[in-house]
Amino acid sequence: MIKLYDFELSGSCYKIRLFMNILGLEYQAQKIDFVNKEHKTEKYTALNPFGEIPIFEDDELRLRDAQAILIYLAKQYDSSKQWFPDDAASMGKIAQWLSTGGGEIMNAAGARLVKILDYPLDLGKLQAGAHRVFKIMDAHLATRQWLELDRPTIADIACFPYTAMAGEGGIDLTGYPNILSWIERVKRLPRFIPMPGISAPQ
Ligand SMILES: N[C@@H](CCC(=O)N[C@@H](CS)C(=O)NCC(=O)O)C(=O)O
Repeated sequence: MIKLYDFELSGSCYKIRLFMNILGLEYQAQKIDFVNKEHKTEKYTALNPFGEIPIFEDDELRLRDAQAILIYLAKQYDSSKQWFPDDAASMGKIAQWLSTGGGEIMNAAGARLVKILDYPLDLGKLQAGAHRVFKIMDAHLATRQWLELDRPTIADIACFPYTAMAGEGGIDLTGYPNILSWIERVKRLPRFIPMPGISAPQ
């Protein structure tokens, strides 16, 4: 049985909820009281010493990090191999964006934490970091519909939530028209689900 340690407002947890819904997987959600830092208590640092969510379990397997979990889900449950194919070139191309989704785009996640949960972080630095990566992403998306392989992959899932919610961190996406089109494209994926801050497609 799959279990996700989850917080509704977490874009990182949403990556996993979204992909599991797309794959049609059933799972049990264990809600974490993120606002009161339950994920930092001993009970949860025993599961993930980094003190972060998502945490994911599938029977005896336990994983941390949304990107690692996306890889596992694709390899274990997507028999079509559409979302993370086996060939080395495709894996490398997708991995670039998994890294970006868990790396540079997290500047936008940090900015959002400052704005909505009063995290004591440097908002200006986070916003500038987010703009740096969005400029690169927008140029990349000028000639393609999806981040890699001309079809949706886990690269798109990993980069989507905190890009789509950038506005909640005070990051204006209007200067990035290719990103805005890509966001709408992701929202039209079969079995897409919204979350607070990411609306269903219009
Ligand atoms: N590398 C992890 C980072 C996940 C992450 O930053 N999670 C946030 C919630 S969205 C968290 O648990 N932060 C700990 C905290 O702010 O206390 C991933 O991509 O899954």
